Amino acid sequence: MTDFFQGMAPIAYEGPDSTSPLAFRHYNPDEVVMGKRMEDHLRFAVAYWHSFAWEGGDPFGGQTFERPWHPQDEIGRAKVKADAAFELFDILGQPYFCWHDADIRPEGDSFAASLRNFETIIDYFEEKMSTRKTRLLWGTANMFSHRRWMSGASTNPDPDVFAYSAATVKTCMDATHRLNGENYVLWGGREGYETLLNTDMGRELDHMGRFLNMVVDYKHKIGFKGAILVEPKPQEPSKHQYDYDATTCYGFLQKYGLENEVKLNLEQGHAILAGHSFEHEIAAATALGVLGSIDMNRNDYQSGWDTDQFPNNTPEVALAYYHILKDGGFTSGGTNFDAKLRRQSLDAEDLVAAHVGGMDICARGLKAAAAMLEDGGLDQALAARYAGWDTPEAQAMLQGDLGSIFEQVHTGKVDPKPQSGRQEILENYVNRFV
Ligand code: XUL
Ligand code: CO
Repeated sequence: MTDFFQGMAPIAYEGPDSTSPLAFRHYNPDEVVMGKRMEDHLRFAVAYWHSFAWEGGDPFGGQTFERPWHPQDEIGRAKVKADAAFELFDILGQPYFCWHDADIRPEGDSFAASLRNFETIIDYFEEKMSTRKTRLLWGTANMFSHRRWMSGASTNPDPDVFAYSAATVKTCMDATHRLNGENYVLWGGREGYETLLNTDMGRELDHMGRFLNMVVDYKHKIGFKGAILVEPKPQEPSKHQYDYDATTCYGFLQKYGLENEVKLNLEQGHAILAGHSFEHEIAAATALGVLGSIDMNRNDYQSGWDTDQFPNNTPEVALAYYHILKDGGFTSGGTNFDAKLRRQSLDAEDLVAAHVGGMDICARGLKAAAAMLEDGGLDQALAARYAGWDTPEAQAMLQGDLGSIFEQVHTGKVDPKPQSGRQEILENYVNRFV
């Protein structure tokens, strides 16, 4: 037991009228929404990197947080960090967490030394998880922070770095499998370029495609039953990242024969950076059959960076869960808070409150999404808008060709009559629920 959270009691559900700063007003894990417990719908996870490894720096200034596990270069303090992390999971009643190798262990002076540190912490996690409800939603490798990754991981011009990436991902997949993780994620922050002047894009894409095939082969070899997820992001830290957005990733998966093996982990802030909304990315992934999991957060709409703030916008979140529920809900995926405190939010209480607020906003969004689905207003509007396609003539046209369709139009049998898209009416409809 650390004294970081000062013995804070588990957060309780007190209902929408509670005025307590540390209570759930909407997240009631056992409440049944559309036939399923809220906890089983939302499948919340704490992101170890933001909540425990991030030190509060920004491009203009360094560390602002002072934690008992700083500096993070020693295995004993990595265990203190793990103790505090599991205390937070208990306080929040969190069903899941997620990690990168680099967040949980100190870097060693060789690959083997880093791996020893990593395995020590995985053992430590395993022991803690044996007496708790918190499970692993996903593990991943950090192949973007250390200078060795500066020119990419699997897309690096140096084959030695490709090898280092393969060895690193193997160790992270082994650990994820050992902890019964439900997914394995790959986010390629350096899989892209700074300038095309020094980049052979075709070769890099082929290497990345081959690498992902090796990951999938290894998953089957070790009998890992979780999903392999790729996380789209258009840029930052690289000028351009190959996993730009959901549809770009799908094209990549198809080209390398992986569209039935790999799904996507979509992040609200990354959607915004790509010039999309979060529900666009989710709707695109569900249309293509590759929705896996989500990283929930929000960006500042003025700054243009990936600010990774905790979510705080019910309508945005409600529309995201609307598309997730419509797709049947999560299977192996969940809601990972890939979100960090603002650097002035120094206290343990800030960290707890950030998660409580995020969980509550998601629960509120989920309830609104379920109410819209149960009411059926948006589905009815869609059915009415596309009703023309229900006729045998319209269906036959899809089997026809340009020539036969031309005849229909040319002879005047077909004559389009524009109809309202009813956007404002539909927006007003959504506002009744959020
Ligand atoms: C970075 C990001 C990562 C991935 C995991 O923007 O989202 O934290 O989620 O590597
Ligand atoms: Co993320």
